[in-house]
Amino acid sequence: MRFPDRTTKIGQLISSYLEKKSNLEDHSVHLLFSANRWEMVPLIKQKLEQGINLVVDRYAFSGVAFTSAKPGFSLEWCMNPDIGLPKPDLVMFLQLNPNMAVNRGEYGIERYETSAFQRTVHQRFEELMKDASVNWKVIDAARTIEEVHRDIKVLSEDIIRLTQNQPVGELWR
Ligand code: 2DT
Repeated sequence: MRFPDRTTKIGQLISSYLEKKSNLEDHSVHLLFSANRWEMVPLIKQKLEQGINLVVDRYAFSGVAFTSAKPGFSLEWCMNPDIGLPKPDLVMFLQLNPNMAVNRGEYGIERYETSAFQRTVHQRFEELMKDASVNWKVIDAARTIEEVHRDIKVLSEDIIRLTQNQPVGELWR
């Protein structure tokens, strides 16, 4: 799965905002991003109950890091709407210097894709990673796709083995 899921009604509002085709008030769009996760929770739970392992792109951590990079938004306020979401067993942070990210495909087209904003987002991620209740692993994404893939695969297989029969936790609770 990936978030935002741009296919739902809420996701379409978000997508139009990211593509700069519409403007939304900052608090309001933050809550829409969160609602876009909550609307998928029944499906997430159903899949987990069927024994399916989920690999999820972005999720609540991007929600907090991006909105709290805007002036006047605390980490705490941003976390609130996502408290209680299904908690990932592992969160992999693909670390890439914002100066290098600029050279990645299609950078700069969507909202938020400026170096100054990305640097602040990076600082917010650093703050989030201090929270020991989440199992963070940092992956150096400046290497080749094959090397990054190998690390992700090893970490994923390990955590699947480790948490196989454990109940799903609640994020930030
Ligand atoms: P991509 O579709 O390229 O991943 O970009 N974002 C994402 C938020 O601001 N809040 C959120 O809750 C989430 C999940 C990050 C999506 C963009 O939307 C931002 C980049």
